[in-house]
Amino acid sequence: MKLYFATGSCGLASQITLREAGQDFELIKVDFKTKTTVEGDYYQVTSKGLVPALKLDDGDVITEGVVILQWIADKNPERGLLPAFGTKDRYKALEWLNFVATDLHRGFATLFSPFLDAESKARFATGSLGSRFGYVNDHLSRSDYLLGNQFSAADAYLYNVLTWAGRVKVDLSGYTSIQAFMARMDGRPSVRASLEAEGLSPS
Ligand SMILES: N[C@@H](CCC(=O)N[C@@H](CS)C(=O)NCC(=O)O)C(=O)O
Repeated sequence: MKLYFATGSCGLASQITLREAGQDFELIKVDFKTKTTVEGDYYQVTSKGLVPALKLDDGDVITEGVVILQWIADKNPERGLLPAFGTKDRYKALEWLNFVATDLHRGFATLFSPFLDAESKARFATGSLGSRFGYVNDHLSRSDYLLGNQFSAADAYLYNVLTWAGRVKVDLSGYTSIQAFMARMDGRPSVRASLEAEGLSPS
């Protein structure tokens, strides 16, 4: 199995979750500028040209971070990385995965955009993202992780996107429960190993 990633991108959550699952995998780095890897043209792996992509041993390729996370969790049910398919708890988990993808991930993507000026980004960060951080912070004040006191794949994704805050000058220091969550995640061996593999430091 191969995980295609780019340093510090949204593939980090997939890598953390693969490690939490105890799954063997090979990391293949994608150069965003040239859309190539050591294997050659990345568009041959996925015509989207985006990371993450997970190439299974049978050659099939899965894309979309939240789908990859669910695939890993469902293939390794004994690890409890997501509630079982079809249960009400699973929908709670999907709610979080979707929130992180469409509210936070896309929100941060706006702040990375080369098409917007700094002033618009600053207004967006406080006006739109601020309330979302408040919502997450409030939720994490009641439990260690998004789904309660046990780690799930949704936490890997939340951690992944929140590591971008410093890069786009978003100050999360006032959100104490988010800070505690990030520190908790930084302490997990899966997170430490994933950061090291990408050449990154803890948040
Ligand atoms: N909907 C996709 C979005 C993936 C995505 O936006 N990946 C970014 C990195 S976080 C990427 O590959 N960017 C490279 C580019 O735009 O050229 C997912 O959630 O997996």
